[in-house]
Amino acid sequence: MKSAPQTGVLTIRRPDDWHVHLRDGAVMEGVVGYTARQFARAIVMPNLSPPVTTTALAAQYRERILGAVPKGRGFTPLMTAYLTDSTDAEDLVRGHAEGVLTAAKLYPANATTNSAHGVTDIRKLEPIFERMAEIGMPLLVHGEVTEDHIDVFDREAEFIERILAPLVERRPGLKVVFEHITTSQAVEFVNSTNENVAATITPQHLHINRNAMLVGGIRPHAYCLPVAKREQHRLALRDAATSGSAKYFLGTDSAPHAREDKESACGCAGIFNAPFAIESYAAVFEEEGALDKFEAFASINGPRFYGLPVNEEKITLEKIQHEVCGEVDANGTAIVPFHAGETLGWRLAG
Ligand code: OTD
Ligand code: ZN
Ligand code: ZN
Repeated sequence: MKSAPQTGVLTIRRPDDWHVHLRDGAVMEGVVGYTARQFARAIVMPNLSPPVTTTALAAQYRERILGAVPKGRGFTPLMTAYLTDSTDAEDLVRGHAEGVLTAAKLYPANATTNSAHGVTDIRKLEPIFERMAEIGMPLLVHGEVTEDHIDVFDREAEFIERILAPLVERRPGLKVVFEHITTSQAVEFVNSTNENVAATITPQHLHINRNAMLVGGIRPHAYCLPVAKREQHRLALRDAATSGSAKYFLGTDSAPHAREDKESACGCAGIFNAPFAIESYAAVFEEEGALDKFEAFASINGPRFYGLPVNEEKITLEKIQHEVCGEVDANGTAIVPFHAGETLGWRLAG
């Protein structure tokens, strides 16, 4: 651990969340306020059931989200389309031109929650990638292979070797966000590529390794996909996030599930970090002695990569210890937040 800052406040441009799951219906109405309280914009993932696969579905989903944003919060959801084997390239292009779709999301089939419709053979999407590269529409990638025989801890590294590196090689002009990276191999890969390849990093992968999930009892609230890896990987992610490199930016991957769906014989994957996401990241940057790099990671690198303006508004974090509650009531659904019962050292003012 390096030294703590001298001052008690931290002011940065309002951040954006470049990867969030807001769900739909009552739960969405219960969780969207947490994201909107901190972030000006968020890339909303399309893995609803059924998934958001077209411009029309994304436009409707956006309206439902906007209808649930608490009054007075200027929050902009940035929509994504879920790629399938039968995605219509022209619909994507139109959706992007109309300002409905910001990006398209690649889920290898069955890689994570509600991804059964994902892509079975990435080669089938080549015409789509070509069009996306032409119009500058980013491809957001869940980077894990899904074959049964591949160990769950190796799935990201295998994906890089077999799928992502060849894709980037074939299409150097395509903007690619390698989402929620969890390994040192991912960091090495992203560092080695051109400026069209970037990555999001979640708070949980900066805070926990796989021991947090498995030592002293199985802890379902520390389980998400891609699963947390060994300590050496967590340290590589911390180095990347705090390095000052423009290739890394904030993406919480907040993924709410009802308490009972996680505390189960077959618990769902996903960590609900939206309530204190910015505070959680701030703790990491402080511990690494890198608060001077915090604003770039949280508020500048993301919009620069996406070709969007940075936010002019500011937020302030205060150095106040506060305990995170054990449970959140999301409009009738009980959800356990990340850091439940722990003390965080920064708190968003206002
Ligand atoms: N990971 N859970 C979910 C999505 C993410 O891969 C992801 O982006 C979810 O519940 O939607 C999770 O563990
Ligand atoms: Zn994912
Ligand atoms: Zn996600």
